[in-house]
Amino acid sequence: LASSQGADLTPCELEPIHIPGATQPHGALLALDPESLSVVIHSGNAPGLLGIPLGDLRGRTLGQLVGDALVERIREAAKADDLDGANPLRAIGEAPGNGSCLDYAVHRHGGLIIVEAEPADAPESLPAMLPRTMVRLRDADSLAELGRLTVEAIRHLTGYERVLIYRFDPEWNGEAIAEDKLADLEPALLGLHFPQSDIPRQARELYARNHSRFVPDRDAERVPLVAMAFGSRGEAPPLDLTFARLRALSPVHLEYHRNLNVNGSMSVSVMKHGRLWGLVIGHHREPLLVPPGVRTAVTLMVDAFAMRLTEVETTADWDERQEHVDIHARLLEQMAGADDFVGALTRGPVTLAGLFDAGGAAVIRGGSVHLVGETPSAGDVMEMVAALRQKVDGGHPVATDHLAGVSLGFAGHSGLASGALAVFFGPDHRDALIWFRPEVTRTISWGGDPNKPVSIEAGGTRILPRRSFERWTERMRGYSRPWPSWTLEIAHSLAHAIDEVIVRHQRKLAELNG
Ligand code: BLA
Repeated sequence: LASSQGADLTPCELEPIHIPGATQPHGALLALDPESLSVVIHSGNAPGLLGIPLGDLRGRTLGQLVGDALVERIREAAKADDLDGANPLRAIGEAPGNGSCLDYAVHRHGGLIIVEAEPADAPESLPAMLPRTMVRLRDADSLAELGRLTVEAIRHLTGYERVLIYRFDPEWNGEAIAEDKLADLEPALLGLHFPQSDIPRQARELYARNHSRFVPDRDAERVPLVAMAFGSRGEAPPLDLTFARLRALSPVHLEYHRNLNVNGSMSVSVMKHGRLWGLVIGHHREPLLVPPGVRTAVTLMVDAFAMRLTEVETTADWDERQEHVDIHARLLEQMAGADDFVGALTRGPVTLAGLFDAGGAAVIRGGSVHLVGETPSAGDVMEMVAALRQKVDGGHPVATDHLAGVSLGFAGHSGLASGALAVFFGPDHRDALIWFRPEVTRTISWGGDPNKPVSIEAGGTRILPRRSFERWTERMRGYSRPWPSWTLEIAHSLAHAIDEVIVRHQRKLAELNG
């Protein structure tokens, strides 16, 4: 293997995973012309699964393949424009060809109607534990508890050896924040971080649209799609499988799972405010087929987790925020009783430095700096304010947990000021408040060296997933605790109050002079 350092990862993002030209073999796919409902493309295994002699598909009506009852439902749904890929039509029906009981999912995408059939679950398999689990999820009051209940329930339901919750950070790296696994399954992944390149951009975009993937058997031979009618160039146009549950996954990714010793797997999208927040991931060392009805129960549980997510995250934030809302109110009181707001903020019983657990803070007013608490020198503070001002328009608050990332020159102050929050006020936003937070030791455990997220085939140019997922600990220097969004909101509110004090003061002066 050649060195992977600095490897160009764009090839990973360019793989067109929505048009693999193949499906997984545990079901069959038919793509229909939406008008005539005649089969345009089918997976090579469709005749076998539907009980139709090979080569005999051509002369058949859709009713002969999937039964008239389903055809009628497809027609109605198509008329009502109700075949959304993210919310497909589901039905259980008997295949007329061989009488087998099939679970159908039907959706419309890319100008075609796509019918997917798989052997149905045993009829009594609607999970009895579902109602009790839902009540527990409803009552959970922290992210930790909600996550733990979710992974335990989904593992119990599906039988995966490991179920984990994977949360994306703003750079799209990920972290396993909850895990339930077989006791002797190694390694534990809880708390490990994974680089953004493990799940490339086009995959994340697809997962924000289609919310679940199940791979019963990593090594099962993929089934090529077969075109019934050919286009003008004599070849079938690629079939867009964005919403197909049978889509064959990227071979590069299957290689990744081989390196992780994972065979059967799933990933279900966790959406928050319309954005991909994370994934619930299932791992099994052997192949594992989760039947379609159980998969539906899994996606319901993940949706329940997602629906509670904002609430539990907000509650945790809220308690911390409340303490600082109170300090903010005290500062406003002090300003109201004083002629000089700078003194009220820097020399009262409560000072600016008490807000946000900052080690120190400063007021910059009319070109002079007023320090409070532990801060860099006045000159350095001016430079930091100027550098932060560059990062925003219109006097909006701005924060960083890594001042050295704004300018390398600030690295020397990281003991007192690894992070800073600034907000601007006064005429043309020339004046500012700034808070500092000291360095905190931050170590991140990665599932493999994040500087080498890939391996490169010896002699070749093919990029492959890394082989080693061994814990790799990174010590981050020059970082403070992060600034949650409520700190910016409170800072903004305080700056606004100061602007009002200034205006009131000027009016009073004008009255005295006039
Ligand atoms: C997709 N990568 C994925 C998926 C996961 C991961 C969960 C979603 C597909 C699925 O359901 O399995 C990554 N899986 C993880 C991680 C853990 C895990 C981090 O279990 C840890 C707990 N991947 C690479 C490199 C490339 C790459 C180098 O490491 C490209 C060269 C590609 N990953 C890649 C692609 C997909 C993917 C293309 C999309 C697969 C698809 O949906 O077709």
